[in-house]
Amino acid sequence: MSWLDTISPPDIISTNGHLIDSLFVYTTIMACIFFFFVCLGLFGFSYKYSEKRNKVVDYTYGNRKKQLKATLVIGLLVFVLIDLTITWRSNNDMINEFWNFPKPDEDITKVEVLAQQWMWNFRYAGADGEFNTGDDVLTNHDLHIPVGKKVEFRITSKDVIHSLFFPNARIKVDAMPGRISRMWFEPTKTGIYDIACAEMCGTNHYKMQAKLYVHTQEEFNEWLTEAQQLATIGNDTDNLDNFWGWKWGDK
Ligand SMILES: [Cu+2]
Repeated sequence: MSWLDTISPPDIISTNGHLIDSLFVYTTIMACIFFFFVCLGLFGFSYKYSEKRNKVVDYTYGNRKKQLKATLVIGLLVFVLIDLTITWRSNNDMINEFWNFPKPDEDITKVEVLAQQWMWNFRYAGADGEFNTGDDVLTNHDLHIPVGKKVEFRITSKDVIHSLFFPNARIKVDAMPGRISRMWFEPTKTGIYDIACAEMCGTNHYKMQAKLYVHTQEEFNEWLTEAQQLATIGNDTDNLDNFWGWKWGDK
């Protein structure tokens, strides 16, 4: 692994992850440019007004017309180029992309998620396509999805606030008890990637590291058929202590 690899962000595997990266790059470039000018002012004026060159002290309150104008221009530049631009760009990305959820009739992968101290529970609808029925497929920690198809998550928590985070998709959302949060992305690359909890949720917070398996559609179908054979905790309607799930779109 080269030095550059250690500081570069993880591989992007979603259709819209690059928007987040470009926002970070823009912010970094702007911060560097303004940092350069701040240093130029700091060291430049220290040099220009050093005791050696200025035997007579110039008393000023910084309220001369020229100084006021300079303050206004610099303030406006920072406000427009950094604050306003970043707000405008991130707002556009949010509305046009990240909150632009798949339409109800779109062919997507649907996953219900229950976060708990300290584990991720995932639920698929199973063969009947209906959630909260006996043939639901449940997994802990491992999440399997097919490539090239939007995946939508409906997420809640059993205990405290967690946050479902896919670093490679550049997306995360809080999992809150008593509430369903939504999130979607479209995977563009097969492979195995990290899932993390991005909300400090207790002593074993770090154990909520899980794996995301992005398969081809055929591989995914195979996996799903196989997973359906497995007995699963959390899907036994007679054991309400362990049972969880809800009809898609119910809450
Ligand atoms: Cu957590």
